[in-house]
Amino acid sequence: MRQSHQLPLLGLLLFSLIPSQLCTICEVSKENYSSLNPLLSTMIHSKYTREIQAANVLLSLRLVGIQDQNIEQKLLKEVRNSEEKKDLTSGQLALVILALRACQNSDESVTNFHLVSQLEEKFQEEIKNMGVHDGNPLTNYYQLSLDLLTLCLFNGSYTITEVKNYFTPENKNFYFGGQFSVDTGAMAVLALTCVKRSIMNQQILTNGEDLQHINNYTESLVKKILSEKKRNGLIGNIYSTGEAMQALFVSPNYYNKNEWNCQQTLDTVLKEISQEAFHMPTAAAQILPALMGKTYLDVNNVSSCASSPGHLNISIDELIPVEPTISPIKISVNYTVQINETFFTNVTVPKGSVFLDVMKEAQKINQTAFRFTYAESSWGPYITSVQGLKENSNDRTYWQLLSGGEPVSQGVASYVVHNGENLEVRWSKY
Ligand code: B12
Ligand SMILES: *[C@@H]1O[C@H](CO)[C@@H](O)[C@H](O)[C@H]1NC(C)=O
Ligand SMILES: *[C@@H]1O[C@H](CO)[C@@H](O)[C@H](O)[C@H]1NC(C)=O
Ligand SMILES: *[C@@H]1O[C@H](CO)[C@@H](O)[C@H](O)[C@H]1NC(C)=O
Ligand SMILES: *[C@@H]1O[C@H](CO)[C@@H](O)[C@H](O)[C@H]1NC(C)=O
Ligand SMILES: *[C@@H]1O[C@H](CO)[C@@H](O)[C@H](O)[C@H]1NC(C)=O
Ligand SMILES: *[C@@H]1O[C@H](CO)[C@@H](O)[C@H](O)[C@H]1NC(C)=O
Ligand SMILES: *[C@@H]1O[C@H](CO)[C@@H](O)[C@H](O)[C@H]1NC(C)=O
Ligand SMILES: *[C@@H]1O[C@H](CO)[C@@H](O)[C@H](O)[C@H]1NC(C)=O
Ligand SMILES: *[C@@H]1O[C@H](CO)[C@@H](O)[C@H](O)[C@H]1NC(C)=O
Repeated sequence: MRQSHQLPLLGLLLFSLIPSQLCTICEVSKENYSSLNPLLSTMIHSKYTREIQAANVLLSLRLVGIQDQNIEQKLLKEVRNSEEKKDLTSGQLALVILALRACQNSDESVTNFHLVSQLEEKFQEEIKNMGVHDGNPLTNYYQLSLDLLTLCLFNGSYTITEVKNYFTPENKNFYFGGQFSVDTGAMAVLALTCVKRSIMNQQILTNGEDLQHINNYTESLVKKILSEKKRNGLIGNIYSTGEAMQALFVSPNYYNKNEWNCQQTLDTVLKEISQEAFHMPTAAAQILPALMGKTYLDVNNVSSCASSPGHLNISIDELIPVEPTISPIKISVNYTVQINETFFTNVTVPKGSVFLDVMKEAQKINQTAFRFTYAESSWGPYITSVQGLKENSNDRTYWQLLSGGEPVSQGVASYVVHNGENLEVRWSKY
């Protein structure tokens, strides 16, 4: 009785889920490939293409079919270095696996089989941490989504119950300070889509209701992503748009064609590329696949990688990155550290300086009020403490960067400051 009721339902679901991808994927046309050169230049020439950043870059290049021997060797060495250090977070390990296995035949990748079981453990540690710290993972939901995606693509173990319990779109971890995180939601849509495909290929056994839950989550996340679309076509901000595009590419059945003008998004991104918005290797690596119609779901599809142009007609030696020029002109800014008390000072720096230069100058003026520490990450230096007060993911505390009272969209080593600006680092909760 029960079964005869569920089977038609499942059949209906399967029918409604047949992928019709091609209608929504828009990509840069061959004639316009040269507009991607700034991205490639950034990714290939960066002096800082180390460790996790290297994994981001290798994954991206492989997905779009660029397999230059020299570059591959250099990046692979960095990725393997990071793997050996053993102190990777769950999402970092997931990225390492994605990069090492991207577009490789499965026989070549048997060697790093142990990494998938390590990831299974790290995924469980994230879940365990949520149990004892008020639902807060060790890292964040962007990384849990990367974990699930990687386990799903490479036959690691996870349960549908975990997916159903932890990936509800209302979960607080999809939001920072009340604001929906497009990057996080997009990564979750990619992971959920992989899980859905596994269910449909019967790689994972389940019932029709599970599938419906996953459909509902995906639909709701896609809605939230689209509601962050700006008038110029960007989704969230410029740095989340690439991953949002990937999420929308794989879920065409969850929105109407008139809800998203892919070409407009693409045109705006190309304009931003020409204005050097993607001068960080990780930023370039995260936007490139979508611009060439690829998604992270293609990493285990060798034929998808092989059908890439592979021969973007570029000479790698010709791609010379632009160096910023330090000007002799001085500017001054008002720098504030905000905890419960307010500490501020007038700082003078050369024109063209970044937020980090201001913080270093302030520290020279008064070590007690303005001392700080940072950690290197794939996006550059991340501020970890000020006045000895340390950020903590169990409490969801961090040091927020602001200008004129508004959060900035870049880190301390990228954000260029202006004369008379009011800069602030604020002890905050997300
Ligand atoms: C989670 C997250 C956060 C969390 C990090 C803490 C936590 N619990 O994980 C919180 C909410 C605190 C946060 C803060 C900030 N973030 Co944030 N964050 C992310 C997100 C969604 C995922 C990062 C991640 O885990 N990556 C995967 C792992 C494997 O890589 P990883 O390098 O090991 O990850 C670490 C770093 O990314 C670091 N981190 C997180 N954000 C940022 C931002 C910068 C500039 C740096 C250097 C490092 C950093 O935290 C991660 C965990 O330790 C990304 C989205 C994205 N597309 O990557 C945005 C993202 C990286 N963040 C961004 C920004 C702008 C910030 C802030 C500068 C915002 C602000 N105005 O204060 C601050 C950082 C300030 C500081 N102290 O230096 C931008 C960076 C854009 C750019 N060009 O630099 C992104 C891309 C979001 C976006 N679309 O705008 N972030
Ligand atoms: C190439 O890009 C320009 C804008 O950057 C656009 O107007 C043009 O239509 C694109 N060409 C093709 C063939 O898509
Ligand atoms: C996936 O893993 C299971 C055991 O967990 C194994 O039986 C199966 O053969 C694996 N499938 C593939 C395609 O590797
Ligand atoms: C999915 O959503 C539909 C409509 O929004 C709802 O009727 C249905 O009960 C939901 N199913 C599950 C399993 O949550
Ligand atoms: C793999 O990629 C090819 C080429 O893009 C595509 O035709 C095929 O449907 C993909 N296979 C899967 C399982 O996604
Ligand atoms: C690649 O570019 C070179 C010049 O930069 C040109 O001579 C050659 O014809 C181009 N090849 C293709 C396939 O477009
Ligand atoms: C500098 O910042 C502090 C605190 O943020 C503020 O009280 C002060 O008025 C600012 N000074 C100027 C000149 O803007
Ligand atoms: C800020 O003040 C509140 C209320 O007085 C106090 O509970 C909290 O510990 C203070 N925070 C810091 C970082 O000093
Ligand atoms: C900050 O210092 C500079 C140089 O000493 C000075 O020209 C400027 O007027 C000062 N600004 C404020 C708001 O005090
Ligand atoms: C440094 O800042 C602290 C905290 O505001 C203050 O008590 C101290 O007097 C300052 N020292 C100097 C040399 O200005």
